[in-house]
This record gives sequence, structure tokens and C-alpha cells, in this order.
Amino acid sequence: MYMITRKDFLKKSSMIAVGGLLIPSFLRADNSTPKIFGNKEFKPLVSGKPLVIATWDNRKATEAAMNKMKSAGTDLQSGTSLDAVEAGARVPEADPEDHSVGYGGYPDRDGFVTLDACIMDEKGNAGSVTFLQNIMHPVSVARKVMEKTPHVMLSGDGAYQFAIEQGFKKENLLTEKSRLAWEDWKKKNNYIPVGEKNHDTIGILAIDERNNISGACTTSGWAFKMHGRVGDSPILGAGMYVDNEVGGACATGTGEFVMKTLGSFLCVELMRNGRTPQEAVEEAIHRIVKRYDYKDIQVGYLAINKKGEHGAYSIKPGFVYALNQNGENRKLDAESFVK
Ligand code: SD4
Repeated sequence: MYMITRKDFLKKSSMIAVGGLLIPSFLRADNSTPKIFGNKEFKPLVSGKPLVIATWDNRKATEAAMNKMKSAGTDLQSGTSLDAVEAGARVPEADPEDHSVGYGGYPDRDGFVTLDACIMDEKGNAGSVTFLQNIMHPVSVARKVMEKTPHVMLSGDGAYQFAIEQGFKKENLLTEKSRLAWEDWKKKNNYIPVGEKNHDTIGILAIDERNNISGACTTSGWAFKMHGRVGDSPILGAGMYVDNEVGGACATGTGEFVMKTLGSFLCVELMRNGRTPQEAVEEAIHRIVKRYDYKDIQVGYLAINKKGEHGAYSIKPGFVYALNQNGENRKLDAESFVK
């Protein structure tokens, strides 16, 4: 377990004096080669930014996000990290073969596909939708909540009505394949939502060339969950969190444990106090395994800091992630608590 003393903190977040002002190290321009901790094999080539990272093998999403950033004009409005994470999250949302997100997501135990998503930009603006049905792109609805309403979160029918008003189309998201999987589950499981095995939720974080960080997270949640269940993914600070002074983090896995430890916020606060992204995600996983029976659950975290360093860690082996950085779009294995 790490204990941070004031001395450690001052050492880790070394300060420099500029014009009589003390500036913490994370606010300094830093052109040094970033260290990559999430996968010990991976060495960055040139510089760390822009970068996109996403849970699971979401390389198509990290590619779409990076393309968005590359298309940035000089207007400061286009190709932002916010555009990038939205574009990336929309990829699995529209993919019928991804059974944890959007279209083709597994339904709840009553056969309804109910979706959760959130998004957050570098200014600390945030939007979220929970328990949204019949709309393929909840991440884009979450962005509209952020940009067009005075609220942060809309839920259920209210979120749906808002989406329709904003021009989103009503669509049936339950594919034949997912319906058959649900029929099969019903036969075997006696209507009891037990340990989730199917994880493919996307949490995605990006830093653009202006050094701004945004994040998003979108999911159909725990397969065959109870009707009305909402997970961590739309909860700011649980499924995803960004603080542009420090970094960002996102989660995947059994959301109940992410919510109970407010994992993404925790990662960002740990980085604020001087931890590397890898130290932060490891500590966030340790909070879960110290307190809860982790035998039947998987949780994975990703975190990035302002230097373009990242961390990745999970409870069990098998958590992979996609990293698009320095012209390479790679699938990498995260380290895990259980070896
Ligand atoms: C949830 N965290 O709803 C999500 C599930 C998940 O890949 O990550 N699945 O609890």
C-alpha cells in the first residue's frame, strides 16, 4: 500500500519558479519522451501526443478518434479531443457484433436493451445519459445534454424524449443474435443476474495537439441485468473522469465495484498527488481487492496524464486495451493483480 507524505508529494510534483510563481511540474510544457507503464514491452517512438487509448480491443475506435484529431483545422473548434472521443465511442455503438455497447448490446433480463454513456471535456463540462432505450448513439446524446441543457444527466424516458427532440432516430437495438443469447440465458439462469462474463464496454480517453484531454464511456451494461439497473459507465468519476490539469481515467468491468470506489476520480486524484498513471490504476484496483470479494469479478482501469504517459491494470488477466500513439495503433495486454 502506498502512503503519500507531504514530503513525497512535494518531491513528486516538483515545482519550478517562473516569474516569482511556483508552477507544479504537471503544468509545465514537457517535451521529453513519455514513459509507458501500462505494458512493459511497449516503447514509444517519438513524442506522446496526440494519443487515444480505449478499453478492450477497440482499435477501430482509437483509429476513428485519431483520424478526427488529425483532421483538425486551424479554427480551434475542429478535431478536438472531445470530437475524437465521441467519434471513437460511436464505432462500437454502431457495431452489432459488440454485445456490450449500443446496437447489438445484450438486453436486460426482460429483453430491453438499455444504454448508459457519459462524456467530459477539457473545461470540465460533462454530459451523461442512463437507462436510455432505442437510440443507437448514447454518447452523442450525452454530448447534447452537456452542450444544450443546464443539466449533467438525463435518464430513461426523459433522455429518450430529449434525444428525439435533438433529431436522433428511434431504432430497435436488439439484434437477432442478442435476442437468441438472451433466450438461451433465460433457459439456463432462472432469471437471476449472476456474475458478468461479457465485457467489451468502451472507455476512451484522448489528448489532442493542443494538449487538451477529453473522455467518454458507453455501454449496454451488465448482460441480462435487472430492469432499471444502471452501472458505472454514465457516472462521472466512476466510469470515466477527466481533469485537464492532471489527466483522465476510465473503467470497464463490473460497475458496482467501480461505483463503490469511485475509481476514475480516484485515479485522477492519485495522479494529482504525484502518482504515475500506472501507480494510480494499480492503487484503484487495490482499493477493490482489499475491500471486496473479487473472486468473480473483473475490473480494468486505464489512465493517462498530461505528459502522454498511460497506465493499465485489472483485477484478473485478460484485460486488453487499444493505444494509438506515435503513429501506431496497437492492442496491448494490461498487467493484472491476479497473475
Ligand atoms: C457496467 N462497466 O455497466 C459496465 C460493464 C462493462 O464491459 O464494462 N462491460 O457495469
